[in-house]
Amino acid sequence: MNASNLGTLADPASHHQPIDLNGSEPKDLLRYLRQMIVIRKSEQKLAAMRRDGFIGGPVHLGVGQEAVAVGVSSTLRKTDRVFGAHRSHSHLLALGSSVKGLFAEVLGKDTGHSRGMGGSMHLWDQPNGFYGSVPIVAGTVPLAVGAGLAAKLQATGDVAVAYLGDGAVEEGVVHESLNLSSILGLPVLFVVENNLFASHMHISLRQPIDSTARFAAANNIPHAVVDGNDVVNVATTASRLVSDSRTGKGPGFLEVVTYRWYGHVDWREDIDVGVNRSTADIENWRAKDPIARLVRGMELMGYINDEQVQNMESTVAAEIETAWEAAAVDPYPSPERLLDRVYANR
Ligand SMILES: Cc1ncc(C[n+]2csc(CCOP(=O)(O)OP(=O)(O)O)c2C)c(N)n1
Ligand SMILES: [Mg+2]
Repeated sequence: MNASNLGTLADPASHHQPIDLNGSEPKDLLRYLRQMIVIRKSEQKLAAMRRDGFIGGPVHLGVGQEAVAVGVSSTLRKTDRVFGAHRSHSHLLALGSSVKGLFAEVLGKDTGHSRGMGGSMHLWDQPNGFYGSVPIVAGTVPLAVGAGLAAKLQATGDVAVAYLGDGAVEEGVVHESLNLSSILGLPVLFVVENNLFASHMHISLRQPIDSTARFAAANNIPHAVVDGNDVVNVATTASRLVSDSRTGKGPGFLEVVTYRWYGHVDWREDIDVGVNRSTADIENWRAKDPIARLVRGMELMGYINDEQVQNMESTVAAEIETAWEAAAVDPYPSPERLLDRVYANR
């Protein structure tokens, strides 16, 4: 038996309207908009380059989910510790990490964020607060709990953030992590990007209830479920949960309901491989585009006009092209460095 606790949030035909910007500062909104456009265009570039054979390894794209990382990151500081997984380009870039470093990593170049040794799923940029992503689903969730424990012991007021998917909550370690962080009162924000799919399976085929916030309730963790395509809503809710964590109130759990436009991996839509999503669903979710909904809201408030949006789009597009061209001609790591980070004290 399936039950829906997400209601209209999971309905492709709802939440198409411009987002409500009352109470938001125009300068914050402009920053969110630019960051979302940078992430969108970076991932679209990766999609095209992968399709055309310029990228050797797989890329898991989060196009359509940009509001999540941008909203959450708006409340973070450089000393916080953020962890991601296989679909983490946005988590990295929203912290202010360089697009060129991401492109170089995906191309296996020495100038990449992991010195070209990791590729798209092993990203790292500690100076900007990104402590790493790995392809093992839920693999970094307990690491975030450890970072939360360190922050608590050192009384830094910092938080740890674990980004995970609706599929990742099916891993046992997530439940141990929720339990431990709650009982120890650790400053950890669990951000579940519920895009309704894990690989090719819809959540209704995998879980009896579509909302994952029940696991926070079971562990007595403050939680919220929000429209993940509304950047302001994500930012405001994350800010509340994070400030409670910073002031000793223990972990928080933010479930953001969103959708990825592409299939599980690379640029295809996956509707041809037996996935139960239709072209109409994809079109409806595209109409919930977090960027367009912010732009329309800003236009209604008179904060931006069409021409300014187009200028922003073309400036960012040019920056992305420059970043790609620079990464493409960077050197590969030298073969003698291959084992540098495999053995300690080598
Ligand atoms: C431990 C483990 N099991 C299975 C996989 C294969 N796998 C990669 S991504 C994925 C689905 C993850 O779904 P979700 O957590 O919802 O993230 P999304 O892909 O939707 O962003 C699976 C099963 C894996 N990488 N690691
Ligand atoms: Mg998912």
